[in-house]
Amino acid sequence: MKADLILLHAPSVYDFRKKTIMFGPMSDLVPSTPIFEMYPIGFLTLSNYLEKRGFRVRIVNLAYRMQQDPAFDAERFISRLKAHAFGLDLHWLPHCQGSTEVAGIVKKYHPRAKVIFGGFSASFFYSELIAMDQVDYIVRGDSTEEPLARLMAAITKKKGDSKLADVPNLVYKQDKKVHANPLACISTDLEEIDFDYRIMFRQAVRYLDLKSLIPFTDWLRYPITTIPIVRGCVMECSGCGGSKSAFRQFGSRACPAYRSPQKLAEEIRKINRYIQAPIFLLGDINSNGPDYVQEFFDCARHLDDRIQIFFEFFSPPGKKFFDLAHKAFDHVLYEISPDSHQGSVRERMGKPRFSNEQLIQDIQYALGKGAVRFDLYFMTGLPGQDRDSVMDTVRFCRDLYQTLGWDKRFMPFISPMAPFLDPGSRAWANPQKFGYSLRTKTLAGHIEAITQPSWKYILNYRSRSLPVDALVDATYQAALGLNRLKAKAGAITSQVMQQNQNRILHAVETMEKIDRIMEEPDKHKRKAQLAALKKDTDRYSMSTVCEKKELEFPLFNRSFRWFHIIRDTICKAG
Ligand code: B12
Ligand code: SF4
Repeated sequence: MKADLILLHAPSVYDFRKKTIMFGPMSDLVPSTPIFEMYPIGFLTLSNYLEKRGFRVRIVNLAYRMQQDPAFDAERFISRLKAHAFGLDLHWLPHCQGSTEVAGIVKKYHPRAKVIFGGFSASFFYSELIAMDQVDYIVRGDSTEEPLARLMAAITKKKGDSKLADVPNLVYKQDKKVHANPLACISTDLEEIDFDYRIMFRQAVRYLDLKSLIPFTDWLRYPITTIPIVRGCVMECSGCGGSKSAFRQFGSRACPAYRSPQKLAEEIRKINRYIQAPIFLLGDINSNGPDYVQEFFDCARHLDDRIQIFFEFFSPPGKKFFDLAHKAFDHVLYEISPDSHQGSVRERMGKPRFSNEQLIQDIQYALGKGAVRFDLYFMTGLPGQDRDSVMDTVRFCRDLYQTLGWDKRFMPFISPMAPFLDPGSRAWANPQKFGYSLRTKTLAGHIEAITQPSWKYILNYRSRSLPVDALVDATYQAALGLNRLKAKAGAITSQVMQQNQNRILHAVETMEKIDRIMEEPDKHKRKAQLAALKKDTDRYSMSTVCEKKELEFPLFNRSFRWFHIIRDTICKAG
């Protein structure tokens, strides 16, 4: 069946199955594999919004299909797709090569179909992106539902006469000129969108293709779902392309838009009706003030208290929050990303101000209240952070474990700021101030960077306080340290600890081998030697700094409620 729009998610590097790339730990702390096969949550809101307005939308996770089946012929698959338009996300900059390559293939087989780009990075690099032959349109900003609906009306001529010049946020080419319409559509309350996961099941039936909808590898085993509570952010973390000033720059957003607490609770209820698995509330609910938090928990009172829920915080929220959460839910996992244990590093980054004592007190209190787990996320490559500081983070976690009586519900993680320091961040705008130099600032430069043979060569920045070899080494050493601590606490088994350690040591070895190969002056020899390492680079780019499963909610329950799904969604699919 022909769709009006196919939303296509590409792997970060299109030919990842052929190229030798040691992506390293860059995706270790997210559910995806190193090709970042998870599509933006926006694919759901865009699908829901357009379907409600009479357009047929289909999500195709090409990255997942390619990752999951080595024999999957992506080009043939694309050639057989049928749609008036193809929407590609260039949300995360690491997809710069994959998305633009896939767009080229779409154009090759469907020259009359329109190619639309959207996402944070597409918005940021819009002038460079629109210059590419394979790109027809870019819809800028973080509120693209309505502009995309209007663009689709213009493309399909379904809804009367819609002119490109009238579509807000749109960038297009006409008469060999680029036109960038004003960023006039910016949602202030997110009322018009919904995170209704039923759309996935409807599409699966309509296009007889469940595989292409899978959000990431292993999702059917661990069907975690997410609901962002906000678009925008109140914070200004130095390397973040989703900070307050970054949003202003790429999306003209002056302040964050929060989802109403009622809607949040309702969406949690709906998801739980169909998929019984952990739900992650993305964004810090406390960042909208105590009344918002109270209102959310008032609404959450009516939810099934067996729901498994993740809350993330930008800073320790204080005891009251844990009291409220404990009252509403039986199974809660909390996480904070202090990034560094060192106050001066946090301060230089512009992280929220809090002391380690506050952090520790909150962790103790939350665990005392029966939290399922408390996770801390740390990073390497931060402003002013040196090797000692990274290794001190491990010592800080050891002391914290000691304070907590080696409670295995405490889980620390560490990973590098990789592959890129985000476009639009304060450090991107002013690298010197934050102790960095940037190796490239263009889209083309990043397309080249992401295909380099190891993450050391991919990184788009260099830190004055932690030169790149020291950054690589400190990251792996700190990971080894945390790995041992977690085993000591019983948070992972000694077998998992041993496996992690072996992978890390092999990863270090593989990085060294690549460095030696890079010294080979003969291009052809270099290529052949890299090709011989392909198996190792693939193997040691997955679950290196930790085992992927360590990130998961220690599950109590996970199941699809097929009866409800079939009755409420599939029977109504058209
Ligand atoms: C939630 C979140 C995640 C979730 C993703 C959930 C999901 N499936 O979307 C998780 C934790 C998994 C994640 C992972 C990563 N993230 Co993240 N993430 C965020 C966060 C905190 C919020 C994003 C959000 O609210 N999205 C909701 C809205 C705004 O986006 P959306 O609905 O998906 O998409 C809208 C538009 O972007 C656009 N759009 C998107 N695609 C398309 C396609 C078309 C055709 C059109 C028209 C429009 C369009 O329309 C949508 C609706 O209007 C932001 C920071 C922030 N404050 O924004 C970082 C952020 C987006 N992430 C970032 C990064 C770097 C990553 C990782 C690469 C990190 C890593 N190395 O592991 C991975 C990539 C994972 C992958 N793809 O596999 C950077 C991106 C910077 C950049 N420009 O590249 C950000 C800005 C900040 C940060 N450093 O964390 N992330
Ligand atoms: S890293 Fe900082 S600025 Fe970026 S989304 Fe998180 S809290 Fe906001």
